[in-house]
Amino acid sequence: MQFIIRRPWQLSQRDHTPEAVYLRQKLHRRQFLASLGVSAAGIGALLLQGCDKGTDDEVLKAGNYEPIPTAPAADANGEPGHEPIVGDSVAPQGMYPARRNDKFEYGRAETVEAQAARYTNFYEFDSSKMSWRYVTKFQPSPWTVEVDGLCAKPRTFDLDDLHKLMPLEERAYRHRCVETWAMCVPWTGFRLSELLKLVEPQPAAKFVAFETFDRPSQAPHRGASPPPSYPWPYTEGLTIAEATNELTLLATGMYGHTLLKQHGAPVRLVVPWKYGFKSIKSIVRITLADKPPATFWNTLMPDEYDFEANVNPHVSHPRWSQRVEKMLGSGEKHPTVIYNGYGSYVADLYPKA
Ligand SMILES: Nc1nc2c(c(=O)[nH]1)N[C@H]1C(S)=C(S)[C@@H](COP(=O)(O)O)O[C@H]1N2
Ligand SMILES: [Mo]
Repeated sequence: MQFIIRRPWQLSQRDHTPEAVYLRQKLHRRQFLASLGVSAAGIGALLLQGCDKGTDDEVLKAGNYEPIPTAPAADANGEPGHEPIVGDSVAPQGMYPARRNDKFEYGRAETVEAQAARYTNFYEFDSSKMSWRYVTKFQPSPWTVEVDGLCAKPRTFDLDDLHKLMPLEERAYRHRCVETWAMCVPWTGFRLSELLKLVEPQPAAKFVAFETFDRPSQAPHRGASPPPSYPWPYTEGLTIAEATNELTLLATGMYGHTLLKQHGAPVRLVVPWKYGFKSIKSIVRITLADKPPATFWNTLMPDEYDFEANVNPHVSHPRWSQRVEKMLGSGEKHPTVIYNGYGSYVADLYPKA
């Protein structure tokens, strides 16, 4: 885990998604095809036929994976655990969908699953939003999450542990990307605070740092852009008050089943009052710290992406306004709301705002 604040440097335009890409999806498909070496005439023909997009079925299948049950640990007498069998493990099929927590409502239409799944931000795989095309080699199972740092009982959890120990629930949340697109999706997961309780944070722990997997061979964009173009692995951070807020989830599922790879399988953070880049995907480590950790986008472009990153229509991004957001799929526009509409849960965390 990297705690030293790195010297910031500006990304060249070709290394991050240009504004035009997410404001005009046609252009983004054009650029994607160009990157594959398709000629200008060929691109025109493909766009006319619409066959660069992939069917809904292709998009959903691409990110699906079979969770591998973990062998049970040796019992108290040192006897080895019995052979894992699917029905015996905490099979996600049996756990999903979890009971919906009725406290949370979108206040607008739910995003169609395939529309969310075909337009994702996952820079380890690609910067075109079409990460579903590049997730084939990514193996989200088996998987462990290490929880360490300033706590009395550091511990490594595998996915079965999380399913067994954590009370799963479903929540209907709004999500707002800093790039102005938004979605409404049902996450299945558990409160981060429940997991942190198990490791017993020390009083000195004021921040929580998160780290994504570090496997260039499973993530094509990682291989294509070795350091120093990006400060891999992707990292994020919250204050301890934010991390233990009622809203903050670790999600292992979405739309009633395990997370698709492109959404951050097998476990990701969900912080719905902050811009989407805070909601780090495919987490392998959670560290309790006394200082704010260095984070991916803040390290790259501190003038554009601050550590706090609360959704706020009154503070423009240096390159665009944040007043309006556009829903994935429907293209419906809504005025952006401070804290993404979750102010009753979080406004008192920010007395000066
Ligand atoms: N590891 C990792 N986590 C990440 C990102 C990423 O590129 N890598 N993108 C972030 C951004 S900018 C957003 S908006 C959300 C998008 O979540 P979704 O693609 O599942 O909709 O994931 C966030 N988590
Ligand atoms: Mo984002």
